[in-house]
Amino acid sequence: MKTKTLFLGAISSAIFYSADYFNQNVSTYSKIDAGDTSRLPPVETTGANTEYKPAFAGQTRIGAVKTRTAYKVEKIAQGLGRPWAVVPMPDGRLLLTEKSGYMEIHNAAGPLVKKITGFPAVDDRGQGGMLDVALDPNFSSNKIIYWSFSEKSGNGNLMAVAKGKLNEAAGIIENPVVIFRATPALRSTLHYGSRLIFDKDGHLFVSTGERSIMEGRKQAQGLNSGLGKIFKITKDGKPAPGNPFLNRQDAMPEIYAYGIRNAQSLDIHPVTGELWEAEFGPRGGDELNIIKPGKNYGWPTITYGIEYSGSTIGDGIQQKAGMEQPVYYWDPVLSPSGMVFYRGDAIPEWKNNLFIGGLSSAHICRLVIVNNKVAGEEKLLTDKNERFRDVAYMNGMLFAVTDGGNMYRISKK
Ligand SMILES: [Ca+2]
Repeated sequence: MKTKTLFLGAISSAIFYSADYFNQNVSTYSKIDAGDTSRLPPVETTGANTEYKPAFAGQTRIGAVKTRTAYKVEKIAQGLGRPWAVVPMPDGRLLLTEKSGYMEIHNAAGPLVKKITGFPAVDDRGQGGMLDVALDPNFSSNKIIYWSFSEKSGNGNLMAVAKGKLNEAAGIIENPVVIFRATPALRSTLHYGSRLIFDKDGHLFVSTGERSIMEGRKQAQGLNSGLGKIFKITKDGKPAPGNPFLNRQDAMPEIYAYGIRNAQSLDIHPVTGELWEAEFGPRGGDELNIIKPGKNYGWPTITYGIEYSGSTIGDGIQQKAGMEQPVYYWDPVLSPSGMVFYRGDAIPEWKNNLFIGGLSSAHICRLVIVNNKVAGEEKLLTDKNERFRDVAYMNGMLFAVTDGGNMYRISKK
């Protein structure tokens, strides 16, 4: 993600600018990067898990690009525990979530400013806990925030979204209330998703996973289940107006798109305004998708991955009519967690590039995007040996938090 509070400006700019502006950007990319992609081999040099063929040229293993502008990487905080999300605040500070169930405000130089507690209990076993956070578009005046977390429910648990008022002076969240639950609850500690991002109309996109176990996996294709979905909800957790399945009696009206495995990455393209998503595949088959209303993204019917055991998934097919193809996929996997489009031009060749935090792959993945296709890939911060959990953009800089409890700042040298 996330310029969650800043992206509204970017969206209105996108509307203001004409198609010519986008084309001009594209030709600029071509000058800066396309030459590189035609010359450099892909960044991935190890063998794939499968012999599956991509649906189109450039859907995987695109040519490499290399950043030319000099930049610096600074570790600006450490000992953070298990940070899960980092988002910019309108005043130039950062809000971090901590998996065990609290948040922290840090200044942009790194130091802790204030710990925020008082949140409803989280089930932080496995991949669960306090997950993402999004600031209300009017946060500067109303101090309302929204967060996702894993919540105990009966004998199981589920991904829930809550809202409340951040009282920084007291270091507490006031009047927390759960506004949405991705039902049904299952007994699993895996694949909760989740990321939150506001659209230009002030509605909230929410991603979630299918909980990993077989019972949840098959529900990713079901419109009557909240597992393996992208939702679009209002600030009160109601279905967003215009949602694609509002008129279907058999569907959860909050669903925006389906057939998702486990999505911990969402951001909105600064020029096109489209929702981009990345998700974990199984063994191979991590995906980058453009999420459109009502579309089926295929899991578990089609996938470029295989079971961890090595057997095929379902019929072992990768394409099917009525199911969307990923814009790009990785085999072996990236393990994509949080991601963000670089919205500034401090590092000119990064403008509108996508930066994705990789967990098991232990790097930040930079993708050059041209005309909704990936045109170049670069591995950043490979020397840190860190699992990158989330990446944020603010004021020309990238901020990344890791499972090792560190926060990095990447800026022009
Ligand atoms: Ca898919």
